[in-house]
Amino acid sequence: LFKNMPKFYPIIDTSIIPISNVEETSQMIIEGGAKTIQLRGKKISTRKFIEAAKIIKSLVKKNNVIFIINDRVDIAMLVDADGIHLGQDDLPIVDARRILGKDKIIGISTHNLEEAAAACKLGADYISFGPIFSTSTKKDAQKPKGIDGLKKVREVVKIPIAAIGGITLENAQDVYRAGADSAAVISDILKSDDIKDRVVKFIKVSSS
Ligand code: TZP
Repeated sequence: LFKNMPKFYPIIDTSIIPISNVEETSQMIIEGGAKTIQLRGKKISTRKFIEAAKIIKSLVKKNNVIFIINDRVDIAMLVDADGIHLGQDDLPIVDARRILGKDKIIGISTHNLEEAAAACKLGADYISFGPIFSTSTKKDAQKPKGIDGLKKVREVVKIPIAAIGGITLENAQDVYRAGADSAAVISDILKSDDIKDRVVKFIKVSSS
């Protein structure tokens, strides 16, 4: 299980942040006080993904921040990340577990009760659930599940849940109230003029 999953879960998405800005962006997120970072690079080349992962790894290591890599189990192993986040069409949890062993964190994206229940059964350490609100970051995102959808998943899922999709500083409190353990955020952070300040504010909301 992802024990003590940080309540604020920023994701560095390389469709928004170019490789040249990954270091500075990670630094600001860490300085803002985030305790975990995910790297997500859907269209990026393997070489660039590795480059970004190594940059982030060196920063998180110095600062005791948990590092999760999206999809690429090979790159997670290569840089000794703390875990991976899998989509429904990525490597199955059971196979990822076989490769990574029991100590790495494995999270999986879920969009309905069936997927959430299956993830628990297969030994995921946490799930993400969403999109909660509408989002333009994930182009093939499903229809928003809303706060009510999140509450229903919370009723049946005992493992940690990270809510994702359209989460902003303004609505973050709503997802915590609905039972999310964590709020995963991409654009509200990465598109901010002052990323560090935005992170500070998110952490404040998450701990209030
Ligand atoms: N999975 C479901 S919604 C989403 C992902 C990766 C995108 C979330 O991005 P944002 O910008 O925080 O809405």
